[in-house]
Amino acid sequence: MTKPFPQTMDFAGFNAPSRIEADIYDLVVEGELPAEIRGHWYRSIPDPQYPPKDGWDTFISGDGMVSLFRFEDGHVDFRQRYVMTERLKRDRAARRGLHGLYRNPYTDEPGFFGESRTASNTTPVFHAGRILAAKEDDRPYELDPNTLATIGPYDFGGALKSLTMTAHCRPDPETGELYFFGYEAGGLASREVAFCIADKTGKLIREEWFEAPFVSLIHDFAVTKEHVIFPLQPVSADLERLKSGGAHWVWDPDQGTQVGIMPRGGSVKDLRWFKGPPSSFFHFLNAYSDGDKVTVDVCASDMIVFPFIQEASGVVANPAEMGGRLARWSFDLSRNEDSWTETVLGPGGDMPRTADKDAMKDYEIAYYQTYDPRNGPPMVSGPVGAGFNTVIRLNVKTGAMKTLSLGPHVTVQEHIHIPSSQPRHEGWLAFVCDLHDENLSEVAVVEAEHLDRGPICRIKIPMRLRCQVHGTWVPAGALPGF
Ligand code: V55
Ligand code: FE
Repeated sequence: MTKPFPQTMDFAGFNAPSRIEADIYDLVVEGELPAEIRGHWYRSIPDPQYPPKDGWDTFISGDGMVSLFRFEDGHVDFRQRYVMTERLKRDRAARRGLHGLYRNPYTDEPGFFGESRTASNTTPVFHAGRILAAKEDDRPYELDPNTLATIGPYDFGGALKSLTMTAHCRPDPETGELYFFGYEAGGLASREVAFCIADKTGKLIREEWFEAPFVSLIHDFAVTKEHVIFPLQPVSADLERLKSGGAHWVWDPDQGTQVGIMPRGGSVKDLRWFKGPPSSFFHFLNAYSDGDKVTVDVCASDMIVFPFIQEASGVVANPAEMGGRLARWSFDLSRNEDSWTETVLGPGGDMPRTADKDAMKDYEIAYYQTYDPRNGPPMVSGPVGAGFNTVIRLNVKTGAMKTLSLGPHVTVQEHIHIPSSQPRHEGWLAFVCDLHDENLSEVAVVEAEHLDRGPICRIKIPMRLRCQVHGTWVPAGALPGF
């Protein structure tokens, strides 16, 4: 008998586990969905199959669920499936949760130590016709792009040596290469980082390892046409702490922020390390190089936002006083100094994205999300508690900003950008809206350039969709048989 989930922020209200695998053909659409939008939108969602073994856990430990919206000629079909990980299979066989703390196998039940325990719950990475459900603690699982059936763990045909792969890969839209990395590449709490490139056919063509200055939570990285940037936030891991049953991550401000930069055509031996005051960041909006000048745009704050990491670190932080901002870091590689300068581009938030075509180059338009208290009280959705309630379009050159909120009781999940083939058309954004009053979800589609005008259509979902972590848009042309 499965007991109720704990009534904590991670498992209650809109964050209540869903555990629903579904197929819904032809969702109801209010308004006009442009027929030009053709493709698959994949989303990764932590959705725990069982209540936590120890009575407590974090949202981001939940078993990976992947959903798929298929857009075809103004119609939308929906599918949602679990990633059938070794973790989920073990739990189902036992009919209960066997796994303990987030990324601490020493807290698991005995009997399977050393076997994969990833929940595979962070990003559906698309590359060379494959969908890889990724989480940074392990290698990804490959899924069938149409049925979402789990094919199995993926290691680039046996080529990948790193034991981990980030959930934040950086595709080069011009070369079709996939840039990625793995941290803790050599094992739990190891300092090794693997820097990797797969070519456009999916073949691993480069894997080089280096030792990071400390074991840092390297959630994302940045790549320009000329440089690769590894940003280390002062959130650190320690094997002895894990062995004694402690938390994987603690806020460790003494490490400061450390940023390694190497020439993209060079090697990890060329990494040059820059040091700055402690700050926390998960997602990079974009980055570009102009000679010796490297520009990196990032959603940053003064303190780690995850409550479960704050608690493990004994820090008490008020969300309103965490110094959140969209920051621009400017590095000048011609200077013989290890610092950088920061300017503020926009208000605090997260889930920053550009159009894929703008990646790695000087650019103008950013989309991201914020929580704006003027649009209503905090509503629980997603891994850090309060969900975002406002989508922002920011011109990073002029500072011009447009925003959209959809009411005081609606939170918004991460958007995707859908490009248009029409000239001078900025494309669309689509995002799942959490309708807290109805306990249901819908997808809003907006014109990217005019998001402040509100949705051009709403795709109704007859169930609540738990908050995704990340999603990926794959145009029909990139999908075999579509
Ligand atoms: C994040 C999410 C994760 C994770 C580490 O959003 C960082 C940040 C969903 O899992 O394992
Ligand atoms: Fe992320």
